[in-house]
Order: sequence, then C-alpha cells, then structure tokens
Amino acid sequence: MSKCSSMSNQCLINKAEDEQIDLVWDRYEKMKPLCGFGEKGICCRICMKGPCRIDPFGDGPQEGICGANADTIVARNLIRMIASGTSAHSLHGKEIAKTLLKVGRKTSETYSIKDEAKLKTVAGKIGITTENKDIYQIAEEVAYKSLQDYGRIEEDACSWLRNTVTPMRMEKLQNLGIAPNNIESSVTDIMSRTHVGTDADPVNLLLAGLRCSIADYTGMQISTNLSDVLFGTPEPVISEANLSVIKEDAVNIAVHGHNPLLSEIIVDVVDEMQKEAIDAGAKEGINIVGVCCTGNEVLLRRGIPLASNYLSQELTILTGALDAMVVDVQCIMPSVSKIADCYQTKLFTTMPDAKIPGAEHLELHDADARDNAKNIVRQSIEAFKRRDTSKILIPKEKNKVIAGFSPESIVNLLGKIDQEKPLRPIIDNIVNGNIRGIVLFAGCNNVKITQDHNYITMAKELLANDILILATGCGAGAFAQNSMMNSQATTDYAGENLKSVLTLLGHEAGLEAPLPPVLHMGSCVDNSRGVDLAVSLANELGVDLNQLPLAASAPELMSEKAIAIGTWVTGLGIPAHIGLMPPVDGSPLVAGVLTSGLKDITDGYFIVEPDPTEAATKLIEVIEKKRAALNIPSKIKERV
Ligand code: BF8
Ligand code: SF4
Repeated sequence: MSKCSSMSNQCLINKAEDEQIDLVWDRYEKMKPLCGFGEKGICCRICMKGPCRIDPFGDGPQEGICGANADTIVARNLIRMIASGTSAHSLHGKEIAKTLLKVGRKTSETYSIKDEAKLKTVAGKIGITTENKDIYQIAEEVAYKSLQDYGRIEEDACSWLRNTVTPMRMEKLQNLGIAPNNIESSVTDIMSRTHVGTDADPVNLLLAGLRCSIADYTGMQISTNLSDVLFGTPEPVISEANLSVIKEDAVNIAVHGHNPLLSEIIVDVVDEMQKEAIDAGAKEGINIVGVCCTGNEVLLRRGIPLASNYLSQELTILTGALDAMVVDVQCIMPSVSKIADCYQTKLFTTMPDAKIPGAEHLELHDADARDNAKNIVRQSIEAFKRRDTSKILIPKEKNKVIAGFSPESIVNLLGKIDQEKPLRPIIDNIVNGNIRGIVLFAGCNNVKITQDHNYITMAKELLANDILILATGCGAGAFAQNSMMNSQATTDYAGENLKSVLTLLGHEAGLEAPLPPVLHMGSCVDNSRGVDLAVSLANELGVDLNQLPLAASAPELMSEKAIAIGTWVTGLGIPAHIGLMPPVDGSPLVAGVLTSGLKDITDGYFIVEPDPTEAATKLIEVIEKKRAALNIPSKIKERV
C-alpha cells in the first residue's frame, strides 16, 4: 500500500528514511499486528478487576469478570468515544464563547467583534432581542446565553439546538429524549453510566451516546458562529494548498490544531514584523501556513495557504524549511516534537490543556496574546537563521484553492441571481436533476488508508454523477491538496449537468469561471455550516433533513471527534458513510443498531464501506431513493 496519494509527498517520506526519522507510517508498521480485541471493541479496562476481553471466536470468555457481555462492553466503549469527541468540540466552543463574553464586557485587550451583522443574526437565532442594545450588550448576552448551554438546569433543549434544526427534526429529537438541555452534563452522563456496574443495556447506552452526539452538534454551532462573530464570516477566497506553500526564502511558521484564538493573532502581528524577517535574510519575509483545522480556519478567513491535513503534518517539518510549528489543541501528533529536534524547527504549545514534552510552552492569555504571538514570530526568525540549507527539500506541486463557502457567502453569491429567494437556483437545479444531490465529506486521514485516496476516488465518482460536494476538516484538506477545489476541477470532474450549473452560477455570480465542484466550508466544527445549508433547503421545501437527497461521508476517519460527528449526522436523519469499521463489530447487536436499527428511530444510519468506488455507488443509490421518495425526476432512470 502506498502511504500517500501525492507523489511529491513521497519524496519527503524517502528523505525521512534516509535521515532515519520514523514517521506515522513507520510507527504503524511497527505496531502491527494491531490488537484484535481493541479493533473489535471487546476489551474493557473500566475497572481494576480487569482488564477483560471477550473471545470473538466463542471458545474463551463471553463475559467480563463482572458479567458484562460483548454488547455492553462495545456500547460502553463506543459512547465513551462520543463523549470524548463531544468534549473536544464543545470546549473549543466554550473558549470562544468566554472570549466573546470578555469582548462584550469590554475587558478583552486583544479581541473585538469583526462581524456585527452576524452577531445580530446569531442573537436572533438564540432568542435575544437586539433593539435598543449596543453591540457590546448584544455580545455579552449572546455569549452568556451560549455559555448557559454548557450548564443549564432547565429541562428544555439547548438554545443552540432549538432553532438550528428543522422544526420536524426538533420534535423528533425531543420525542426520543435525545435533545440535550446541557452539553457538559451529556458528557458527564456518559462517564457516569459507563462506570462499572451502572448501565448494562446496550440500547440504553447507545441512546445516551446519540444524545451526547447531539450535544456535540450543539457545541459546534457555538464554535462556528461565535468564531465568525469574532473573526469574520468566511467569503470566497483564493489561496493555495500543499507542502509547496512552504517557501525557501521565507521564515515559515505553521499554525496547527483547531482553535483560531491564537492563530488569528499571529496572522495579525506578522505584518508588523516583516521587516525583522527580511533583515534576517528571509527575502520573502514571514510566511504563515496552516495545518489541520486551524489551517482551515485561517485559510477561510485570511486566505492563509494550507500546507497539510492530518496525516502529513510531520512532513511539514521534514521540508527543513519550517522554522516554527505553533499548536493549540487536538490532532497534533506528539511525534512532531522529536522530529522538530532534528531540524531548526521550534515547537510551541499554547494551551494549558495541550502541552507536549520538548515543546516551548507559551500560554495564550487575552492580556498578553499579542506579546506572545510576537515572541513566537521573533523566535521563528531566530530559528530561520539556524537553518541547515543542505537539508531543505520542498515539494513543487502547488494547487489553487477557492475556499470560504459559508452558507452566508453562498446565499450572497446566489442572491445575485435571485435576490428574493437566493436558495432557489440550488433548489431548482436539485429538483430538475442537474444537481442530483449533495454529499458532505468530513473527517480525518487514517494511516490504515493511503492518504486522501478514498476522498479523491469517491469525489470523482460522485461529481461525474452530478452530485455536488461540500467538505470540511481534513476532508477539505484532501481536496485542497489534490486540486479539486478550483474552477478547473469543475471542468475536469463534474458531470455535464453539474458542470453547466456550476458554470452558470459562477458566471452569474460574477466569478467569470465555474464555481468549484467541492465547496470548502471550513474546519470540523464547521460541519455546522453544512447543516445550516441543509436546514435552509429543507425549510424552504417544507421537508425534514432525512428527506433531502443528502448524505455525509468520512471515508478516512480516525478520531473520536469523527465518531461523534458521524453519530449526530445519523441523529439528524442523514445517512453517514464511514470508510472504516469503528471498534464495534465485536457486538453484532451494536453494529446492527448503527447500520440499520437507527433508521427506525432517527431515519439516519451508518453505511460502512471501505471500498471507495463501492461507497460512491451506495451513496448514489441513497440519493436516488431520496429523490424518488420526494417524487423528483431521476436522471439515472431517464438515461437508462
Ligand atoms: O477536527 S478531520 S484529523 S484535524 S478530527 Fe483532526 Fe480529523 Fe483532521 Fe480537525 Ni477533525
Ligand atoms: Fe472487566 Fe467488568 Fe471491570 Fe470491565 S467493568 S474490566 S468487564 S470486570
């Protein structure tokens, strides 16, 4: 199996081999064979009577020491993953909300409100009136009410859930008892009920997981919307992607992780410090590049080029030209510390809950965020001076990217065609079959799959079948790195009907070129943007989310956050394809609930399909069935 789909990245993998540096792929090989009990989810180390494991072949123990069977153990393990994913996304949102609260109270020395219009829209969404209130008061109230979603006592559902899904979906979630009133208690609930000797009913456990995943969705809404208020709502922006965005003649600083609170400030201070870098010999000054979701955040809002998604993060350092990597939280391989040591690269950690041995820790506080950012940039300039130029190897392959497709920007764009009903052109084209459906690609890379391969294979198939693609997280990174987010990609990959729509929309919107066939919506928390768009379409048509010709896919998922996202996608009634079996097939019952039983409860379900071509075929079938149920014509049938 090749390691990554990019030939130019392969040269860095070879370089690592020459320099005897282990990368993620090498550590994976050394780890084989992976633990079969772990892969099936049937090991339990919840209490110290164990660890216990269930024999998947039926010869050995079928119960843990306490009597828990495979169904209980698998369900408990799975929902603990959901709880962890929910914590990660939600805490991100909480940090942003706390920052907005400071801004509203005029106690922030660093941050301000960049999008007042969005603040007012958001206020309306969560039931806050704006008349006769100044912008600070609105910000304070919005932040306060958002923070209440983390700890409310009242039994009614979270504010950020109530008005962000369709009314029908809300009713369904409430009737099922899975509309959370409190994000953090949905996590605590899981940790409590999975304690030894508590909930042993796999279905009851899974329902708690489903409820927690809806809390995950709620936290994402907070993260995305309040980040837009503080840092601006993305508009289409042209940039580049791939490791080639690292420049030999610049001081290169990678921002990596998820939370935009620090990366935004670094981008801000760079302008003031360009001269220092040039004086140090960096002809092109300071060059900020993005990695993972922090990379997506600054790409969408600031046009910062994206160097890498998850799996090739180590390769950014292997170029020998990365002078600093600044990380915040989540999806940072601890290995970057050791690899940075082989080069001049400085590694900075910035969050109290995410330290890495070997890194310099410069904590982000509102009062000194700018000073810390300058300190980081200054140390990066010093690192640039220490570079060993003989070790530099930067791949050449560069890809143009058009990013920044927030629902607001899509509405603005389409408003140029129909100001009264901006979504009409999309709806009309879905109804007439020019756009047969929409698939949202999300999630990670996984070392078990050739990097980006599943994304690209599936997308080509779906686009050829006139299915529009939205993308977030490392999925978006995969498409950006593989030239699928520009106008040329529409010419190259879109089916004739989709191509004509994207060309027409692009021209009518004044772009003088087709819209890209894969729309970059942002980081993983920005999956909420995909829901916003879908909810607007559903509300316009007067249907629920499960009725739309929609699906989601995480073909290379890896993290617990991806499990949480996949689960809420199904909770919202949308089929979710995953390209790897999560650790659940030690329990046919749990696997069965996820892949079919859920359908009767939420209308959503998981499709597990490792083969990307098969997966695309299955998603096309799903979309055709939804079209048939809505009674809108099927171009497939017409063609046959
Ligand atoms: O939150 S897609 S590898 S970077 S978990 Fe992580 Fe997965 Fe990437 Fe963004 Ni999302
Ligand atoms: Fe074993 Fe039960 Fe303890 Fe798990 S909770 S480790 S199954 S005894």
